[in-house]
Order: sequence, then C-alpha cells, then structure tokens
Amino acid sequence: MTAGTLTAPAPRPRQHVPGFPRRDRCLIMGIVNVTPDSFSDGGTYLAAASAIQHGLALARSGADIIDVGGESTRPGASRVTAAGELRRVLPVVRELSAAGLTVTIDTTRSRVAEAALAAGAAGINDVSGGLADPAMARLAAGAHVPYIAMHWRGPSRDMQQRAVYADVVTEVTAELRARLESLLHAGVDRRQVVLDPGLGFAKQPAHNWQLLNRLADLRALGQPVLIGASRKAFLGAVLRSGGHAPAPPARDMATAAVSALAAAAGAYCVRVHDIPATLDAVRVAAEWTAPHSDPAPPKEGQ
Ligand code: PMM
Repeated sequence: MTAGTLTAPAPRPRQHVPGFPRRDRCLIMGIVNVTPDSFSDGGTYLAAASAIQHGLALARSGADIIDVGGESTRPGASRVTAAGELRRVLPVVRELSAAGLTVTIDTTRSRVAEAALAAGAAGINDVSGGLADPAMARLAAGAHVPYIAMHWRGPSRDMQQRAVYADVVTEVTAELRARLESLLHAGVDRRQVVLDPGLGFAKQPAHNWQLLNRLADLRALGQPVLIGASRKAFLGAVLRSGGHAPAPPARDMATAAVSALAAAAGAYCVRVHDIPATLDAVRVAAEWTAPHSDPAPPKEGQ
C-alpha cells in the first residue's frame, strides 16, 4: 500500500489516451449538465442554447474536454427516459463537436452513447463503468473511442445504502479491476480506458478522502485515472461554518485544491465545473512534479 504523497513525481512520459488532447499537465474536463436537477447547476443549462454557450465558455477558459450529461446522478435522483435524455444532449453534443471541441457523453445508456458519438462526441463517460447497460462495452469496443469507467455500485436512487466497505480503497480498486477485465474481454482496447473511483457514488465523505489519499493504489492498475470531486458534498462538509455548508459554487476553491493535489499525485484528468482556478492548480502541479534541474549560476554582472 502506498500513501498519496506530494513528493512522488508523476511518472514520465505522461499517459495519453488516443482521442483525447495531449497535454504536459493533468487534463481538465468541464461539466455541462443539461438537467433540471443536478446538485450544483440543475436547471441552469437545461435549454440547449444556454448549455452550448456554457460549453463554449468552459473551452475558452481552458477546458480540454467538455462532458455533456442529460441525467442527474445526485443521490436519490430518479431516472429520465432514454428519449428524454437524447432530446437534452444531442443538440448540445452536435453543436459543441461541430465547433471543434472534444466532447464526452456522460451516460450509462449505450443507445444514448451511440447517438452522441454519431453526433460528433469523441468519447464516453459512463458512471456505471459498463454495469448499467451490458451493450455499452461492445459499443465502446466497436467505436474505439476513449471510455471512462467509473466505480459504481448501483443506481443513484439508493446508492448511499451501498456505501459499506471494510477497506474502501482495496475494494474500489478490485471492483474497478474487474470492470477493466470485463471491458478488455468485450474487445475494448486497454489504451481507451480511463478509470475513476466515483467520489460520492456509494461513498461516505471518509471513503472519498481515503480514495484521494491513496490514489497510487488505483494508479497501480496501470490505467489513467480521472477524479470528479467538483463541488461535491464532502468538500462542502470541510468548509462548513456555523453548521452550514457553503452552496456548491462556493466550493470551487476547495475543488481547485483537490485538483492540485490529485494532479500532483498523478491523476490524468479532473472533472470540474469551474475552469480558471483548476487550470492554475494543474499547471502548478505540473511544475511541482517536473524534474527541475539546478539553474545555471548567474553570470558576472547579472
Ligand atoms: N460525477 C457526477 C457526474 N458524472 N462522471 C465521472 N466520470 N466522475 C464523477 O465523479 C462524476 C461523473 C456528478 O456530479 P455533477 O452532478 O456535478 O455532474
């Protein structure tokens, strides 16, 4: 077991997933939730036009990937139909992809993922890691696009009841290893697969912190790792004052701190709502872990 540490440099060369941009730092995925009920921005970008404007603004701020989702996954959320999900996401995916952005579709349904890929999406972000829809792995294999497999123990409706672990890091790592093996068995190319511990999904705050602290255990599976901590309740709990957690948008500085620490611990990508602070954070982390050599001594007279 290896504790997450600030001094352990990310291995060189930096991991690259074909189909995603290549950067000399941790990638940033910007979030566009085309939903009425997401925990942080539900309803703000439900209209296609405002979702498209928001996606373009995230990219201008420095997001490398834009993640478009049409179904809320907050604890207790009920499901939207596939047709409803498609109506929400397709115009947004089509427009942002046509504008030249790298778009992922945040869905657990292969039918939605397939339509989004046909509309120009570059990859799939599946919070169920292929468990919700058995056809997803075959789709990812055939389409040969980046596939983010998140740790999941069941639908959002009652997922917190499944937040029971003897050792969360060992169990999440083992369950993600099983997902990876099943994806490879279905024909998915290993280079396509990004793994994600699924912070807040069947996890209590202490579980999230243990997973972040022992990111190295997850990275030992050999796949790039994505971290989605942005504005989540466990960050609100840390910032609590006078018995109240700050509203989700007031958690962006805390999110940026997690982005810096996760990037310094070797995360491949962070998924966030607010780009500028996280962009600074991952740039600092890249320098923190870069193999700096001593500068030449100043010349006489300098
Ligand atoms: N979290 C949410 C939605 N999608 N996808 C991945 N890969 N990882 C996450 O942690 C994740 C996700 C929920 O957050 P949101 O409602 O702010 O999008």
